[in-house]
Amino acid sequence: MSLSPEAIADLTARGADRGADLRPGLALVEQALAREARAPDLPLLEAVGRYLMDAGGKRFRPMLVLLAGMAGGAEADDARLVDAGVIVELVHLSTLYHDDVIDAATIRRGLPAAQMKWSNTVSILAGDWLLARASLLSAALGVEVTRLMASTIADLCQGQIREVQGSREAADHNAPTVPATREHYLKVVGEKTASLIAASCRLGGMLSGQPPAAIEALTDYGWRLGMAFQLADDVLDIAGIAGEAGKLPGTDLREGVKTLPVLLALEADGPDSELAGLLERGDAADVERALALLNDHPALGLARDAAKLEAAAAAQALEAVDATAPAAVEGLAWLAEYAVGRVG
Ligand code: GRG
Repeated sequence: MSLSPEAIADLTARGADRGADLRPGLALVEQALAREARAPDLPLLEAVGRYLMDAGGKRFRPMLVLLAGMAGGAEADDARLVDAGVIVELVHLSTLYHDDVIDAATIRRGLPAAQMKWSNTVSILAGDWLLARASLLSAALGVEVTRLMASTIADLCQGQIREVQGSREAADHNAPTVPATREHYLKVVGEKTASLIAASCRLGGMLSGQPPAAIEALTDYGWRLGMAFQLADDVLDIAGIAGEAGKLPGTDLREGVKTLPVLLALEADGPDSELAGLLERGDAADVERALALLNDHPALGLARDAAKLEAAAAAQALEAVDATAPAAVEGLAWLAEYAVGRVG
């Protein structure tokens, strides 16, 4: 998901100007993350666990926990909100270690992926260990938080396995193939991306003692925001300018992942179309030609519209949050706008 450091700095500065200053909370999240990765008698584990943490990342999910909690009147440095921010970032980090092994990724957060530096085994174990650290923190926050995180982690795993089943490589996993349809894709995006973003917002609502309707609204907001971000990224993967989104356009196509614009184009053009043939073969020249076709295809505009609809629904969900701190809700609304502003 591309959200530039400049955009994050802009959000935190705007929040501070309007009386919702996230920065004290984010600084505490940073300290606590480093503490959670400490393993004094196992320097290897500490080095691997800190590797991606120290490599950057936007801390988007902790920001959502803090903003959602502040909307309910909590301070940004509220200890329970900070712990929840740490939990969601640890879970996110854990998925990144796993994801990079699954995809044999070479780069993450601008550095060689952890398994390139160590190994698949060490990377997976470090990811599992961070997940366990997150679970310990959840236990201290109570059963409801632990239940939410367990069900979110289940979603993340379900989304990943569902993606495998819809991919060209399903047979390599002895996995029954499922057709790569629009419905299938949206389900994967919901489970892989929107679920943890929704949980982050829900935690903020729960831990700041907001009424049930507001907690549901924040969860709905987070889910829609997660969908909007991912769908906008999918459009940028086709229409983006090299270097702008931190990756080359066509990355999804090269990996054989059929995102929403591609699925919509295939629905329109049919299985015998030139596009279908190019995607089936998928060599470098095919991907270039497919990118050119997709950039001129009405499906790209439809996918852009779908992203905008999700962002609008996210903003609308916020109307049911009776905020103690309107500036925090403004910050959330701004994020929804930003999610799709990038796609024009
Ligand atoms: C170990 C819990 C667990 C799950 C294993 C691998 C897996 C199952 C799930 C993969 C989930 C995944 C990596 C989804 C992609 C989510 C996503 C949009 C990542 C990019 O997030 P950003 O842009 O990244 O917020 P930064 O680096 O800024 O934090």
